[in-house]
Amino acid sequence: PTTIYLKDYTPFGYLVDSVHLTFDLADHATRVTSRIAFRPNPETTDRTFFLHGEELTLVRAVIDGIEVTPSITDKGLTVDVPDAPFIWESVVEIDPGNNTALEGLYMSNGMYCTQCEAEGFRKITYYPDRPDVMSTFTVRINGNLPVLLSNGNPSGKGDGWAEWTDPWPKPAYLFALVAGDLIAHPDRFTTMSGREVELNLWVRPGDEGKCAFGMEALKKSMKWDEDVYGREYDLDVFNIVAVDDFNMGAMENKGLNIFNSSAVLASPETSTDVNFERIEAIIAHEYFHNWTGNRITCRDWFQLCLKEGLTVFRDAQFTSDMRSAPVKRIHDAIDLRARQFPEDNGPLSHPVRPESFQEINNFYTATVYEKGAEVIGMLKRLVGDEAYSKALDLYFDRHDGQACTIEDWIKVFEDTTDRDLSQFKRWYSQSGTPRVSVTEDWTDGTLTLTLSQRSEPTPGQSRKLPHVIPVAVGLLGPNGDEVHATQVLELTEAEQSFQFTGLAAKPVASILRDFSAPVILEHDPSNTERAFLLAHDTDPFNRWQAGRSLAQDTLLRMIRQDATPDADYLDGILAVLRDGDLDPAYRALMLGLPTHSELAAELFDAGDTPDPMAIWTAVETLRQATAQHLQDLLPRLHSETLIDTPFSPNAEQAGKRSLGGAALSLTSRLDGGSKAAEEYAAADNMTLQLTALSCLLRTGKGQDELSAFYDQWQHDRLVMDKWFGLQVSMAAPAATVDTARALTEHTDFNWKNPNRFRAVMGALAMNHAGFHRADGAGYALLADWLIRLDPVNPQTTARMCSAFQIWKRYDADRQDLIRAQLNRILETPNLSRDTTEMVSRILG
Ligand code: HT7
Ligand code: ZN
Repeated sequence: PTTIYLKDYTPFGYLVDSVHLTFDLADHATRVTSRIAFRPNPETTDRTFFLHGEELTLVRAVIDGIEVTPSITDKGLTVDVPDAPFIWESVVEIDPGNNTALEGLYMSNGMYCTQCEAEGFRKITYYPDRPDVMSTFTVRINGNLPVLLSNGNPSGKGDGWAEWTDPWPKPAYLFALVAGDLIAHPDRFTTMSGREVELNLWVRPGDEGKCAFGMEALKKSMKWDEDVYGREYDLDVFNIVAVDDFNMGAMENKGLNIFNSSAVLASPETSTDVNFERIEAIIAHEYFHNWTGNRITCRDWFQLCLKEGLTVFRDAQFTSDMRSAPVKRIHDAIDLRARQFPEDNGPLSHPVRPESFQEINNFYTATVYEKGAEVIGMLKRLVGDEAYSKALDLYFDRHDGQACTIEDWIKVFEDTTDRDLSQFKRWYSQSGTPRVSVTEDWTDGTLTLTLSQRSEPTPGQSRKLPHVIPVAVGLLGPNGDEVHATQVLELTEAEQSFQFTGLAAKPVASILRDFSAPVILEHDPSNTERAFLLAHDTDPFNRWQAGRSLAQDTLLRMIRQDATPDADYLDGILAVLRDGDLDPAYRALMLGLPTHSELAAELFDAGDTPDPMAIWTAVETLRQATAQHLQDLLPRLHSETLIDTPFSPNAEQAGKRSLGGAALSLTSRLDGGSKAAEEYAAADNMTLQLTALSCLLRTGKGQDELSAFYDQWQHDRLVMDKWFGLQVSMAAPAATVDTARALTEHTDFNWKNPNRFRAVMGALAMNHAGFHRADGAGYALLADWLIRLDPVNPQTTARMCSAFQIWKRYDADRQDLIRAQLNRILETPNLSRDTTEMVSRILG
């Protein structure tokens, strides 16, 4: 396979002035006629005319009215063209009915839909399929289906046809077409300048009752982007379509967002609070792309973080504003540590802006998205809120309509702040999670904090230079009062000391407040200090972090030395949980524990070999001890979280349900599940129903409820995904693989549907002790299914290979077992480029 390098970027030799497409839809022989106006690009001298094209049957090619015969390969075509503006016309035939990869034009439940990012447009017609080639598009769709949609504004309509015109120049990856028997959930939005926008959420008949929440989320997002970023929507219509077969969450096509139905359809009966919050965030994310991604796009795919990091950052700001900022920050830190840290510290480690790839689809990663967002958060913290706003205004003014780079992005900050950000830019080019260690010295009323940073070697990068790291620090006096408010220390050297003077007594330092940088903090306060911070820290993130560190510390000692659960942790958590003034969502988070996988990483980093069963046992023991320690409080937590108003997915109610659920989970460890059975019977929303069912399954009960759940929800594919996933997540270690295998034999296991495949195989990989069963059966089952899925859907297969990225943490026997499975995958004949690249990188 060919490797593509950032350093080799050259612009395309031609500009595109307009694109006209006509689609004659047919399941197995859709005709796509294109008429494209090209002219030589005055900025370049290379006049090679290459159009991407894959899996296309060329029927005719014409230049300026004269039929031509291009040279065609499986990647595209070349042909001689005039050294002046010309019109290229082509007719190709494609087969959407057999497109199981879900890239290009494909079919899902009888509906035509497209997915063009990153390189799917080349499966629709011959085109310079690269993000720096931007053009206006007019699209005519001929097809006997009730709803025919494309980007932009409607510009004509008749029996069996519709035409759409998108006035905003865009790259081909933002092209979209949808055609099918769909029903609209309509609404309207008046923009800040008074323009009326027609909004529609299009769904399959039967799903009409699941649209209201998504539509509200869309309107809130539109308003928020006006209020906070001054960004107004720019078309007369905004359409969203829900699709069942989709490789990722959603896609920001101009004026026609396409969503995985799991990322947009919601109702109290079928969706959990976690689903509601995720849907709200994804709708916001895709909408925000209209400016950060669509109006200003990426010059090339190496710059993916330019749109994704910024848009994730913006959707996180939105969620913080709509819900609770501390709770959102804690969720983001948990998520970053669970998904991005393992990636950044393993064989798949790559910079936020990668420098090479074989298959770009493999770089839609937690590093590009979530670390990319963290980098923007650091930049904002360093320059301040006002300068951030100014820089963003300049970014939108200066670059509207352009395809940009990270250099352009950094430059708007340099120009508005007069700061030299060349060192800061290392965050985009150096991979790996930096470690920041802290030592403290207390002398004569002065606290000196010495911070040092280091980053381990990562693939392709053996030596690292120091980063600019904003470390937010506050100090607490002995009585718990804050004696030094949060201050952002700028760590720029390998080692640096910072002094806090004039202190009356030795304070307790609260370091990396609000998780001010995506680093691993190596600070070893005593458990007494941690307990103090858990009781008193005024920074909600670090208060939570103190509890988390106590939990981790006790778990590691339980795993390594068979210690008993630590009293500092149990007493500290009890005190926090008793505090009725604290937000229930926040208290629920306090009951969380580090994941098994995080504990495995900690052990590995400290030079130990993680034993998955020992980790499982320690976590279960600590949970049991917590249940006993909180026994008297549990009934109060239950009554405090009862809700006597009609269901709402808002943060307040969701927080109560989350704390109530955490309390129920502890209660079931004491009562054998009887309360959970009662709650299951009484549940009138999916959050309660699923929480109660998980508690029952965890206690080894719940088989009757599981079949009742199946009978109740068999007709609802999104709820059935939960039914599949839950059984594997809740299975005991020894039963996980058999449970997953049995589910793959279930008649409803439609493995070609990415949501269903992920429900079972994703849950298998996430059930740490079950997946890492000593005989390797978990590894073999996942590999069997990845091998089966690869020819059908390479993108989803490749993504799921990352379950194996942690293989070097484990003992030699497990390493041999995983390596054998990875080699088996790699040796599969005709393995896709996507999966080949992922497995080769994982093997190292
Ligand atoms: N920009 C999109 C990323 C994407 C994608 C989405 C759906 C299917 C395949 C895809 N490949 C890349 C989604 C986003 O980040 O908003
Ligand atoms: Zn995005």
